[in-house]
Amino acid sequence: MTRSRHLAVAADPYPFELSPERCALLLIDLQRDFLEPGGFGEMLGNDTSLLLAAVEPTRRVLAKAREKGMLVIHTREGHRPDLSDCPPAKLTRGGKTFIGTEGAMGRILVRGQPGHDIVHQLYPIEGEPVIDKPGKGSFHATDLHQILLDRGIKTLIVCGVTLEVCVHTTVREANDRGYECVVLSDCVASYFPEFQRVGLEMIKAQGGIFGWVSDADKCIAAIA
Ligand code: TIU
Repeated sequence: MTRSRHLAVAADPYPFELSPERCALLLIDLQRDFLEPGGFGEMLGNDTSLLLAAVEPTRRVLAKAREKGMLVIHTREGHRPDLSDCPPAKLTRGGKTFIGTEGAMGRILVRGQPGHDIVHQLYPIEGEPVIDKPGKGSFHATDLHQILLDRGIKTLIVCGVTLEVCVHTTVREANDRGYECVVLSDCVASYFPEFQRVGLEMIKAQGGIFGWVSDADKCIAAIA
């Protein structure tokens, strides 16, 4: 019987031990609708350029994960064209509706539209599952948990946007389902610098209450 190797990843609040065969790289919602002007993020009043900082570090981690044969999973937030999976509570906020309306990259947050697609730098390749999710969490109303169970995955290396919304929701969901999560600080981004700082603090506080925080270089050094 082969014993699985354990790699030490420098992380806060203490080093993280990961077994590469039981680890997946999870890239959350790195979609044009959030990262580029004219999409959902900008319609909500945000400066999308703040999110671009996460792209290059994530690209480097993705390249290393692919080189090492690690499972890579992408998620996309979005809805059916008829919006039947978009709850009214999400559709209209303060009398304003953006989801499903026409924008510069097609209908906002609708599957199959240009804005719903993943940015070209991080585009999925054959064999990498893409999870379409209607909510903020990647486990809600998706088959992500089943895919991870079938592959024996225990640990998630997490990148994506936005930190305090879909990344936090997913990491909390994952933690409650028994997964260990390592969030890479430079591979996640927020429209609000303060939320980026505090969002990372919240994950690793209290002895790592629902995860670890590391960064792209430390992760690459560990899995290399
Ligand atoms: N608005 C915002 O910060 N985020 C989202 O709506 N979705 C994700 O975080 N993916």
